[in-house]
Amino acid sequence: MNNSFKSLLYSTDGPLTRELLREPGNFGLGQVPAKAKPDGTTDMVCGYCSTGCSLRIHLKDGAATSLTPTTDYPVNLGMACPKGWEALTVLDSPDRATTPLLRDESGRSVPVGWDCAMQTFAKRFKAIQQEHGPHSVAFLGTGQIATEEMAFLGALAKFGMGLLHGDGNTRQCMATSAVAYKQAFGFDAPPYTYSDFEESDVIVLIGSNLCIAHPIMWERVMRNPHSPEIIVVDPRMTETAMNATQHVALSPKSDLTLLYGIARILIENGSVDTDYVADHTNGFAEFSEYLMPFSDERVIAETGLSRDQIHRFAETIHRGKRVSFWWTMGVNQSHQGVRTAQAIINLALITGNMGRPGTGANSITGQCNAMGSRLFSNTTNLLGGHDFTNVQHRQKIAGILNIDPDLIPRENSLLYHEIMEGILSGRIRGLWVICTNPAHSWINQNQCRDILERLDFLVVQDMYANTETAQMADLVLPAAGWGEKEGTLINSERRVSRIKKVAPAPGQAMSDFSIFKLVAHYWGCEKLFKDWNSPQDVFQILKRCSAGQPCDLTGIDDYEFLDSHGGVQWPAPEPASRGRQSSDAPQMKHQGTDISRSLFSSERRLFEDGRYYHADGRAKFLFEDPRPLTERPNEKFPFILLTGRGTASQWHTQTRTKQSAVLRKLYPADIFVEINPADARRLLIGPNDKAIVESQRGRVLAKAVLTHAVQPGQVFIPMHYRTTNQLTDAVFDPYSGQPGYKACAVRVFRG
Ligand SMILES: Nc1nc2c(c(=O)[nH]1)N[C@H]1C(S)=C(S)[C@@H](COP(=O)(O)OP(=O)(O)OC[C@H]3O[C@@H](n4cnc5c(=O)[nH]c(N)nc54)[C@H](O)[C@@H]3O)O[C@H]1N2
Ligand SMILES: Nc1nc2c(c(=O)[nH]1)N[C@H]1C(S)=C(S)[C@@H](COP(=O)(O)OP(=O)(O)OC[C@H]3O[C@@H](n4cnc5c(=O)[nH]c(N)nc54)[C@H](O)[C@@H]3O)O[C@H]1N2
Ligand code: SF4
Ligand SMILES: [Mo]
Repeated sequence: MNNSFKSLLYSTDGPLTRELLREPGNFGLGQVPAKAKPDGTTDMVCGYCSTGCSLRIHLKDGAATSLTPTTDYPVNLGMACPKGWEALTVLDSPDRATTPLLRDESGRSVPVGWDCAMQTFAKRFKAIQQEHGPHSVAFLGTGQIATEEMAFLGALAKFGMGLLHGDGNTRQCMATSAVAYKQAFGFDAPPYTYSDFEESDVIVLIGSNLCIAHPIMWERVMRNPHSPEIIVVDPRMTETAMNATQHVALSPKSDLTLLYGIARILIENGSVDTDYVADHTNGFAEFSEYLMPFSDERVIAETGLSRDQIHRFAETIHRGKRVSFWWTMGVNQSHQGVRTAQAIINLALITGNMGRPGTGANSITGQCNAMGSRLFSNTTNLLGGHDFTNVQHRQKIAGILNIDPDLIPRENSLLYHEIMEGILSGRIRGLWVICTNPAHSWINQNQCRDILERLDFLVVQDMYANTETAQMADLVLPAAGWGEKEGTLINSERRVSRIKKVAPAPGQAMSDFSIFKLVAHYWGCEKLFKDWNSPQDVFQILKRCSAGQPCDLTGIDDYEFLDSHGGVQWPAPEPASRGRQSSDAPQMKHQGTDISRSLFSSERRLFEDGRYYHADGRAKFLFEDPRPLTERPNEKFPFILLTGRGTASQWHTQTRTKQSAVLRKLYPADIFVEINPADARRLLIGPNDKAIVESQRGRVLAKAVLTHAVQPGQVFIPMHYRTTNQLTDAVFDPYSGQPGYKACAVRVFRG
């Protein structure tokens, strides 16, 4: 038994916990310290962004002493960004939650043992359910814990605790891409592999600041030997745009009009790959007819671009042999994100830039396990990309889990913002927040905090006790973090890889996995999870859930298999069916990729055979009229506020990155606002002056940074600072429910 478990054993206070802890094979099982290779190291993936770099951890007596990027891993090829280099440092901090904390009657948070915490958790949530119905308690999860953990959470909450509503921070981030792919391709399937960055002759980045947000993917672009044309579509002159060959600085949220205009020009210029369109798509005739009104004049008027810029963009795509299209939050976080993402997909389809090296309609994910959350968190879909509303799917999953199919909800959950509205209307009264910090990151923060304050009982499960949301909680559950637990993550290119336990968790903190096991016990539903004893066990269960799906993992034997293959991209069907793939075409898992040739190759892309996941094997063109900005600049609030990532050294709400002295040196400590010098002059704001930025919802004091990176009439504030989201406007894409963080109206004046 390792030290952290031992200390936990002696510091808990109830008979039930003691019993659980004693029982071998129960608590903490599977949280086995990593085994060192003969050279004293072990490899695991980074727990920040979705790139999924492998880090080589140097161990002494089973505990990490330092790390270096893994040199022979297909993702990062020996590179890491500052967050990766500093990943171990942030674990050791006085801010860590080391015991459960319960708010007492006087409103103070006091340390309690696990037994008390768990008894209170079950008692309070059950009381709410008794009074207001089973669905009056909800949860909010994350894209930053292991797949096995998020699946456990989703199964425990929905099948064990009787909840219906649970969503995650991936709604803030990837919901748009998930819906766009599902509608266009028939499954949520980002098609690319990172070598596509190196094999393109034209790389189009739309609403993505790759340099800052995915620095190692950007390194892959820099390794491209074909002197690629790099087109960056972003209202701001970002670090990425500075390194582009074309910066298309359009007006915020005019992407849809631009992309339709480009499609119209491509069609008129004869750039359509007619064979590809005829063989592999549906709806082209309607799409091309729809595009006719997107004249140059209209595009110029709505995007603020010149005719030359637009035609050069289209001409570059036309001339490219291998064009890849990539998008991130500039597209997803929009009131019309899904249709914008699909407008990108449409460009790849009409030009036949799919399924070949260096091509694709490629959504870059954000968090280290966004892809795990999209397919295995049991929130938006039933484990393994199944459908809650489909009776066969419910029966299949119930059979695999050996549970009564009636335990599986027949309806979908409310979306994140609907859960917030549910709290506001009093329908939802209890909330369990796991590994996310909505009091900082959710849109329209003042309203968000007001909503969270209305809850009868708020539980926050986090590594740190002082996050903005933890400070509001009635009960804080101390969680182990990356490096202190094991499991798997799925990166942006669908690669499943391991994280490992290389450090003890502090105090009584336990892995999320163990906390879920404990909750199941105290809730009285542990029988349902009697086989869920370790992350390895759950991985085997999830493999069975994925069988026959596009995200089939059945060919991955176990964790060691992942180690020895440098991670494995899905689909990875089991060996027996690998050989049968061409004759068994109807099997979904076989569509798109030549598995027999390439299961063990280190880079694989989807749709090489042009077969998509819709029943007829074809991709769909989807399109809809662009809608104006939801909050247009006006006399009172004349500027558009953009938000996003600030530096490669800051992560989201900064709970982790602010713990590293090295990272702290690499970013501005205090909130700042980027203002165009022409605007600043007019407003009599000088460099480094205090500026007040105000929207209809809040007011923020920030240091003025004068820069031509932002266009006149626009300002930019990074999302990492506590107050940024006081300004943002709670608008959502109608299909994905993703918040439109990237544009709202503000005024700016000297502070
Ligand atoms: N260092 C660091 N890296 C990260 C993260 C982090 O917090 N820190 N977070 C990770 C996560 S979860 C995510 S989701 C990704 C996000 O990665 P990105 O999406 O690349 O990052 P953002 O800065 O949020 O947004 C990208 C760009 O969208 C632009 N934009 C704003 N409005 C529009 C518009 O209307 N049209 C277009 N075309 N562009 C627009 C912004 O100016 C911004 O430069 O980063 C991941 N990587
Ligand atoms: N204005 C604006 N707002 C935005 C965005 C934007 O571009 N602009 N981007 C949005 C996007 S894309 C995203 S993804 C969200 C991110 O928003 P959040 O998810 O709220 O941000 P994080 O800081 O990553 O929060 C993760 C929390 O989990 C904790 N944690 C870390 N590891 C573990 C673990 O293993 N277990 C547990 N239990 N806890 C752990 C961390 O301490 C932290 O408190 O922000 C969104 N908000
Ligand atoms: S690029 Fe992403 S995965 Fe790679 S080291 Fe940096 S944060 Fe970690
Ligand atoms: Mo994200």
